[in-house]
Formats: sequence, structure tokens, C-alpha cells
Amino acid sequence: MATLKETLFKKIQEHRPRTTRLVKEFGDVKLGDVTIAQAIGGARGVKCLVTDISYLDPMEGIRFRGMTIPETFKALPKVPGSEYPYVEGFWYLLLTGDVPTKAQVQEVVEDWKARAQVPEYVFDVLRTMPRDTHPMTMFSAAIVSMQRESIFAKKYAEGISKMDYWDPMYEDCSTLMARLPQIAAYIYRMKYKGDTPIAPNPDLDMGGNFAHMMGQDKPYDDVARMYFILHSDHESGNVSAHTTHLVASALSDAYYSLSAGINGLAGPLHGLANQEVLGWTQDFMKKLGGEVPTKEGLEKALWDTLNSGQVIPGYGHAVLRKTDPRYTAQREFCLKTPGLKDYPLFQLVSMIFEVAPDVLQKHGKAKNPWPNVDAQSGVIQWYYGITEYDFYTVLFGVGRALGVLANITWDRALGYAIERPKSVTTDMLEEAAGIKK
Ligand code: NMX
Ligand code: MLT
Repeated sequence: MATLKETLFKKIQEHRPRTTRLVKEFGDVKLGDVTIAQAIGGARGVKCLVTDISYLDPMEGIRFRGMTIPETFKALPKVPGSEYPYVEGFWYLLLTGDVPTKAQVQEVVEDWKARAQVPEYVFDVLRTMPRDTHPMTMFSAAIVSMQRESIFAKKYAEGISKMDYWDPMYEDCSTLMARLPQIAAYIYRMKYKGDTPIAPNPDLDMGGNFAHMMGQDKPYDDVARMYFILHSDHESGNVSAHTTHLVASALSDAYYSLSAGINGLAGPLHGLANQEVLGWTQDFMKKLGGEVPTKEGLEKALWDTLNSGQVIPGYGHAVLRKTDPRYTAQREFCLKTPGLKDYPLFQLVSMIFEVAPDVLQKHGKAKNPWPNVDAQSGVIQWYYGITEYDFYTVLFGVGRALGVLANITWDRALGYAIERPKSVTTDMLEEAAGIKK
């Protein structure tokens, strides 16, 4: 049986002529124009990134390697005794586009185990940070602290051929994926659980081991598997994916690039929205003093938030124009899980789903009034006892690493250029608009 790395190399060799031909023979074909609104407004909708790992349709939502979320969960080999797939198998899918066999998944499981040992100095770095440091700052610092181990940086310094860049990049990305779960769980146990880290269990898969190191019983292992897969990739234009890609385009290694992407994920309009959702919901419940909220009360709270110039966290999206299927997948998990289905916080989140889109539509600003992934993820964590909601974006980050690291491996395989879009001045915009005096 070919290893994941051998299979990946075969795919890379098959793919390279497609990219070369497009650039050489069809490089002048237009994909669109750029308007002034796009130049000022965050490049929304500008088609200038290429990835085959996932695609986001505004109405349908994400497809990973051509598969919807339900198709992905159905197709991948499941962990014995679990309803959810191995995260390791999902990594195989993202990298190669193939659904792995059980044996192929096992090869990745073993490979990650062999790479999993987190160096002691990473824990030292974390321990020197004040305990009130945000966990995303800790996560990012831990990642970049390992940069000294980058095989890509070492091979580059030795003078490796461009054609081989993907190989050490793959090595660094695989090592990062193997270590991130323990780093995340360590931060959690050090910061919130009286400094009681739990050693990894080498007999478990990534999701199972993460649950174990968090100190969580079943079915949190399935929650972890579901959560990491759902948050993995959302094509390439989102802040964390784009940042990771941008930094890697300078031939910065995976440690620098991922750490930068994680810093982007820490913004409240991006990944941190999941902690904001819980903060908003908990504040609202506190104000009610334990009373069951009415729809009218909820509507007023939503208007109060909007009228005070704040966004409703967990709602809206730069690309999506319907309910995020990642929201739906998590909602379905809640509906089928006894206890969670009737959990008051879930009922409140469901009530927000009933009320907020209408309020946002009446407010008339957001192009998409529907919920995104962050509106639903916190309630599941809270139910299983992970109530420290400033940790939630770290969970998002472990998942997001799968997508962005698979992408930068392919970036180096296909020789994508250093990213350098052109800027213009306001004078130039006024000239283009025909209003310059
Ligand atoms: N609540 C209130 N106003 C909103 C919301 C919202 N949830 N969503 C968009 N708007 C406003 C937005 O601030 C903008 O206002 P202004 O013209 O005053 O600048 C206007 O509607 C138009 O924005 P859009 O074009 O609809 O959205 P955009 O593409 O600029 O931004 C988000 C997308 C996701 C940043 C935005 O919808 C938002 O801030 N949502 C709340 C935060 C959130 O849930 N972020 C998580 C996204 C998913 N993730 O995990 O990364
Ligand atoms: C993401 O998962 O990155 C978010 O939904 C944001 C985006 O896609 O723009």
C-alpha cells in the first residue's frame, strides 16, 4: 500500500501540468473585473485565489473536495464504536481528494503518533506567560515557538530545488497536525483546570486522544471529531486561510504561517465570534435572572445590540447567503443528543435562530441574515462542561489547521507565487470614477 505521502506526490505530479498549462496558454483569460467598492470593501468576491481543497457556494455552503458535509461524514471510515470519522482520514481526503481505506487511515494514525511528542520547551513557553493571557495568544505563541524545528526552513537553507518544496512542507504540516491537539488541551488544563495537564494516550485516535487530554468522557470524542472536521476549511479567502497562504507565499515555513493564520482567526469578526456568541447569550440570560425568555424579550435584546452599533455575533457571512450547513450539522447533533435537545441554552440558541434573521432583515444592513458556524458551536461545548468560552477559538484553530496546512502544502507543490496585489491611491480611484478635479 502506498503511504499518504507517496499518494500525495503522485497527485502532485498529475496536477502540475494543469496549472502550468493554464498559466502558459490561458494566462490572459479574465475571471472578472475589480470595482472601487471591492478595492475599498475587503476584496469581497474578487476571484484571485486558487484551491481545490474546498469550495464555498453562497447558497449551498462548503464542499470538501467536492463533498457536502453529510457526504463527507458518510464517506469517511469511522472510529470503531463511534458515529464520526477519523480526523486523520479527513486529512488524507483534504490532501489527496481520495476517500481513504481503513488501512490508509491507520497509516496516518500511526504517522501522527510517531510525530506527536510536543517538545518540553513549548510547555515552558506557555508556562512563562501570565495566566490571564488569552488562550489564542498562547496557542499562536506555542506554534511559532516550534519554528526552530522546521524541516522546510532547514532544507531551504541547504539549497533545495523548488520542485521539492512540497516535501518538507508536508513534513512540517504533518508534525504540526500531530502536536496541536496536545498543545490545545495543555493550554486548557493549565489555564482553567488548576494546572493539571493530562498525558496523551497513544492508543487513541486524534479525536479520542483530544477528549482524553481535555479530561472529557464519551461522547466528547465524537464532538471533537465533528468539530475539527466542520471547522477545517472554508475555501481560501477567509482571514485565517488567506493569512496562512499569504505568509507561506513568502516561503515562510508552516510554523510562521499557521501562527499568523491563528492570529487572524482570533479576530471577533472571524473565529472569535464563537466566544462572542456565548458571551452575548449568557449576558442575555443573566439579565433575565433565570426566566425563560420570550420571543419579544429576545427581539428587544437583538435590537438593543444593533442600536448600540454592535453586530449580532454568529449571524451574517461574507460569502454565504443562507444558513451555514456547519450550523445545521451542529444543530442536528444537538437535536439527536438526549439531554442536549432539551437543554435551556440550546433552546435559547434555537429561539435566536427563529427571531434574529427577521430582525436583521428589518435592520436592512447585513447581506446575509442567517446564522454561521459560530452561532451553534459554543452551546455544545458548554453542555459538555467546557464553559470557559474564551477557549472556543482554540478549538476552531485546531480544526482550521487541517485546511490551511493542506493548502500550503499544495501551494508549494504547485509553485504558487509570492502574493503581492497592487494598491492604488484615492486620487487614482477618483480619476477612474471621473470625479477628479
Ligand atoms: N449584525 C449586525 N450587522 C451586521 C451583521 C450582523 N451579524 N452582519 C453584517 N452586518 C453589517 C455589517 O457590519 C455592515 O455594516 P456597515 O455597512 O455599517 O459596515 C453591513 O451589515 C454589510 O455587511 P455584509 O456585507 O453583510 O457583511 P461582511 O461581508 O462585510 O462581513 C461578517 C461578514 C461575518 C464579518 C459580518 O456578517 C459580521 O460581522 N457578523 C457577525 C460576526 C460573526 O458572526 N463573525 C463570524 C463569521 C464566521 N467565522 O467564523 O469566521
Ligand atoms: C470561516 O470558516 O472561515 C468563516 O465562515 C469565514 C469565511 O468563510 O469568510
